[in-house]
Amino acid sequence: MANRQASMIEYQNIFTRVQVHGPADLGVPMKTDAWKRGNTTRSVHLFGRIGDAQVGPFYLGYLGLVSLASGAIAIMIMGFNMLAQVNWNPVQFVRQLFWLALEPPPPSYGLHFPPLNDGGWYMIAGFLLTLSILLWWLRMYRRAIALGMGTHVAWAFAAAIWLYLSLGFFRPLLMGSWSEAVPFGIFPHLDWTAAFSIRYGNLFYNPFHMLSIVFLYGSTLLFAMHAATILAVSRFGGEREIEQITDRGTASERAALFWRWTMGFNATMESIHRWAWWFAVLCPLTGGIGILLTGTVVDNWYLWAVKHGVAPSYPHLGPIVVDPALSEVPK
Ligand code: 07D
Ligand code: 07D
Repeated sequence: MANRQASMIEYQNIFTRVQVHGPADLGVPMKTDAWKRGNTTRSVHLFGRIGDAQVGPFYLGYLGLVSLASGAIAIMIMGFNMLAQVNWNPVQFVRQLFWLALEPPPPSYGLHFPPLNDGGWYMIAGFLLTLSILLWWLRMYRRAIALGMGTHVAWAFAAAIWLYLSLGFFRPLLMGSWSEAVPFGIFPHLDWTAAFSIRYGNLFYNPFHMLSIVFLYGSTLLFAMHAATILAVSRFGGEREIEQITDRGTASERAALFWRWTMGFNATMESIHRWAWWFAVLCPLTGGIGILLTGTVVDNWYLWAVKHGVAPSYPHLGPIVVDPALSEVPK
């Protein structure tokens, strides 16, 4: 019995197997607004193994409702268009799902609205998907404010939305054609990505693509270092990060000394999260800049790199080949 009681108050980390269930945690008291706050919760053991066992309360709200609805309609428009492409055959739909696409309108329509079957459905789906994403952003922002939190999550999400809008909205606008937008489809959007790189002379030479990769790789490195450090001192209570800021105790001290020993410098319990936030956010922020410059300011990143001494030019071994992108198309 004594043992059982001891195990019930045992501190939880990922190495312990005990799941303690108290009354549901409904969070801090809050003024209720138009939508009545949900208070249904349940407990899922498997979730308890990877996080908190308590599921809910979920806050839907008008923004959440409209966002989910418009997102669902967007996905259904994509799905039904794909289904139509395989003659409404559900077996072929499943078999070919990863290769199917809802394509943007052809270039001839420019920024005009095309007929439904020539890109019109794409425009409607794109509009609804964007609406859904923007409303979800607003919902995250408002839920953070309602809880008296900072709005860091919403602004990080906004950075991803910046890249999404640069790819599918701002750049097509600048190029004067919706045909520039990314197709909806699993492999087709990869084909688009590869074709985009080739069309503009190899995106590797785009310095903003380079920066974006720096922050992408940097994010995984920071994430690995931070997560590993905290797990390594969780036996001293290190994962209670906020307490560690005000009362560093033995866990934080060890973690800090570990990094000073191994690399001479350590981040703090607070600053590591600023490092992580900025690295994550700068990945799509710089990426979006790189996308907006492509085809608008720079037409061929390889030639741009040669011009600026970043890349060597190829030796002329045969007749001079003119970049097809720079040559006139015969009428
Ligand atoms: C793990 C969080 C969960 C999210 C998941 C994604 C959908 C799409 C499709 C209805 C890390 C959910 C997917 C809702 C459903 C339809 C038609 C996030 C996690 C699991 N891509 N991309 C993927 C998107 C672009 C590129 C996978 C979206 C650009 C490459 C998935 C966008 C370029 C590779 C996906 C977007 C680009 C992928 C896994 C929007 C340049 C891969 C994503 C809205 C940035 C990888 C088959 C993932 C893959 C992959 C979704 C944009 C390049 C389908 C929603 C145009 C090179 N992308 N992508 O885990 O396996 O993200 O592809 O902008 O190799 Mg992509
Ligand atoms: C896509 C932000 C939008 C997503 C949002 C989420 C939903 C629903 C649903 C959960 C990812 C919407 C969510 C709709 C969710 C559920 C249920 C972020 C997105 C709002 N590249 N490349 C990048 C590398 C090459 C190319 C970035 C590496 C080739 C193009 C990144 C390599 C060619 C573009 C990166 C490599 C090429 C990029 C993306 C190596 C192809 C972009 C960062 C080692 C042959 C994008 C400036 C990101 C960009 C981009 C990495 C190679 C093309 C750093 C590591 C040379 C066209 N590439 N790339 O955060 O910003 O994406 O470029 O070879 O557009 Mg690249």
